Amino acid sequence: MAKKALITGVTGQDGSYLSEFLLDKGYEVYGMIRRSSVDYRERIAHLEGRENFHLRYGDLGDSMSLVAVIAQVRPDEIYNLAAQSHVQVSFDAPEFTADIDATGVLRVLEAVRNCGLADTCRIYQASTSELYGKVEEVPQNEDTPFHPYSPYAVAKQYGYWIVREYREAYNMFCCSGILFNHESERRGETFVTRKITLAASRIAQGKQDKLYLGNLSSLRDWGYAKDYVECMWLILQQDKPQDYVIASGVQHSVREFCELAFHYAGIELEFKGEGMDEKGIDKATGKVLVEVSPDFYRPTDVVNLFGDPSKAKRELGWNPQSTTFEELVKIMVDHDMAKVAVERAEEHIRLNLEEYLEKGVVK
Ligand code: G4F
Repeated sequence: MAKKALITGVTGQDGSYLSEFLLDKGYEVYGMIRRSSVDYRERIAHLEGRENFHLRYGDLGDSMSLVAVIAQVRPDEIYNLAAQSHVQVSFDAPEFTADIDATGVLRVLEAVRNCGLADTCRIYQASTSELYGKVEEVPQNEDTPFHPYSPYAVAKQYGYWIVREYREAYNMFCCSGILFNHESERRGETFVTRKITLAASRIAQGKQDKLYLGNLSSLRDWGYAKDYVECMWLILQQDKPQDYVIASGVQHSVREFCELAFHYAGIELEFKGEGMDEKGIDKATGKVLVEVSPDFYRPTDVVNLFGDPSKAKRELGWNPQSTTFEELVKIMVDHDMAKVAVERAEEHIRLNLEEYLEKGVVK
């Protein structure tokens, strides 16, 4: 019989890649989605209708819906990827963030126990490098002390500890993957990488004048999300439940990401000035294309994330460099250059059609 996996957060970047990965492995995949009148299923549209891919309504904020879905599906594995995942947003919506990212994890664990699946169902919890926050050592590994530095990270820390607690108290097979930043062409458009690759593509094609960013010196360990979902699965296939750091082991600044993204979009940028006065200038034309705005600064910002994936390499046999930083940026820019080109073509067709309609050429 095919294994059954339930994925919360299936409509997100990681949920869509994980669904594809598990379907390829022969799993029966159940994705949990929230009821909404807005269509947010773009990333899984290509999977809907596939024989082994099913959607169920449920919400991390609603225990009854979780119990209902888990009781009906009786999954062998749960991947809890659903979250309010934007760090900056967590400063504006701290209570909602705590409800979903902290209590939501507890609700999943309790639902599994209430459905009598504590001994059979393995649970993966999407944890985060944001737990290291105001970092106490560089690079960070599984033993580095946590210092969460945003409402998001504080909520995620509860999620991490409640998973450990259920592992120790009830002997459940539940684990956290402490994932460092992982990006892709499916990344949400308000996260810094995608914001940059889209803007570079629009600026290169004359559809945007300037890009406004926050802290350009912030350092991140960026990897390719498609590679990271394999680790989520590997973590649940081990003999013993354990937590793992998943990272590329390479660090770059937001500024460096920006320079490379613009380079792949055909623009050589050079940064001049400091702090709020720093600007990214097109070397060829002298035009200012990137500026700093206080709107994108956070009350407390995490500025030095750098993961040590040695344990994942050793124990999971995972290669953190199967997609390099340069390849990641190129994948994202190539995708967004094509996306913007299609949007321009559509706009061109629409304008022509409007003109023809106006002139009565077509009716
Ligand atoms: O892309 P970001 O918004 O990602 P952040 O805050 O690192 O969080 C992401 O990765 C975590 C894993 O470590 C996840 F847990 C979390 O759910 C999320 O997926 O920001 C990255 C850095 C920050 O230091 C931010 O201050 O980029 C800096 N930044 C500079 N300008 C900006 C901007 N971030 C955003 N979103 N927008 C800007 O204009």
